Amino acid sequence: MKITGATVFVGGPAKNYVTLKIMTDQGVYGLGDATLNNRETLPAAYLRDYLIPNLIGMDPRNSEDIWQLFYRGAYFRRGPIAMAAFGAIDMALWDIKGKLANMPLYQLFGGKSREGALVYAHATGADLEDLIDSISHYVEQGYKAVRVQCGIPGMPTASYAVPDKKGDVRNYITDYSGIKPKVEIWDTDRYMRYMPGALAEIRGRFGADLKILHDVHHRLLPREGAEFAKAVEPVGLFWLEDPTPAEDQDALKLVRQHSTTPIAIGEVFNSVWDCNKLIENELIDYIRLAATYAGGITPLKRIVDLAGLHHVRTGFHGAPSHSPISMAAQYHLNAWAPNFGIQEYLVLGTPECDALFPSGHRMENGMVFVSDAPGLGVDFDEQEAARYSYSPGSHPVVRLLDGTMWNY
Ligand code: CS2
Ligand code: MG
Repeated sequence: MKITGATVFVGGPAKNYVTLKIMTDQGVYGLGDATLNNRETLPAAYLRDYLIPNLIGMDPRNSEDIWQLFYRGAYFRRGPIAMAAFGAIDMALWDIKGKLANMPLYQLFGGKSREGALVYAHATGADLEDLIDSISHYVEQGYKAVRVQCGIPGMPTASYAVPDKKGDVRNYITDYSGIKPKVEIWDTDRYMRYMPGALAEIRGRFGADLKILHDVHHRLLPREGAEFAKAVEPVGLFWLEDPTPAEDQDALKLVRQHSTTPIAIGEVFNSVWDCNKLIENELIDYIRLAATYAGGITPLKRIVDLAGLHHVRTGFHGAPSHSPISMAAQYHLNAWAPNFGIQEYLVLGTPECDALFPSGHRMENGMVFVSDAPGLGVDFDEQEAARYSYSPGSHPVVRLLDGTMWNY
């Protein structure tokens, strides 16, 4: 069996999804997602210029050897661009494998450990009152777990993932449009003084059963992260995400020594070498890589197994930047993983996105139910795709009150 061709498409409804389609001489094709938010043309170029020309003629069933070839063969290894590009190939090869076996991917991993997998939605508000409305909306929709972010009184601009103005915040998505980044101003002192009380108020309002998550987006120093994690202990968070900069694995030692608040990290990691110490030293509770940036299903499944040895559960990234293809890869891992924790969920649900990526994966009562279709269980409608094209964007940047650059 041979790979006969592969194409890359960049575009989508309000997002520049990078979609890879690998064709074979037996008519079976596989799909992969290489979307790297706001740098989408780079994995697309890596695929078109280097990886696809090497893929032609290879046996698509040898997904392990192909992954090793691209990883070891690159010499300058890792990094989000390369790993997103390998990730798309790896997903597409698993998709082909599942279709050849006539089995959904979770069966190839070891079958189902659960029927529905818990997901969390994003609630946000310019202030606490709006955030509480937003949480109520998701709770009414049946969500059992909600990430909560709100504006901080006196902060010169909105804080992370929070709208500038009061209003309808049910489907709020950060505006990344335009190549010149928007500048946000961050004030650690105000955040540290306000947010623990706001989280306590949310707990008081919604009761003990709601799973409450909060994302610091790497903005605190290790000592501040430890102070914050300790201050929010009475709230009983499901997790505190990215309290400290993710590139420093040692930073979480201090947080761990001072608090029992569960810690989640990893959406910006690209390999096991970014999180091996965190997992082996049991400094975290949830690992958050995405199938795309981790380099696909093959390496992510190994990370899940390592995490399982150390009581670390999964909480895969599911920001709207991931297409339903990599989300499907994660749904299959979620169905199987004995150490599944939770799945972030935002992608599906718009009619345009469903038309571009038809699939049988279902969301019901705050749980995702994986499709039984062979392979990834998601398709790509090329006629629909013709409606979209690439439009450049950028993440906002963050400065402190005195102008110093900080972490977005
Ligand atoms: C976030 C992301 O989902 C999350 O937890 O931290 O939305 C992140 O800001 C984006 O993926 C950046 O592209
Ligand atoms: Mg995050």
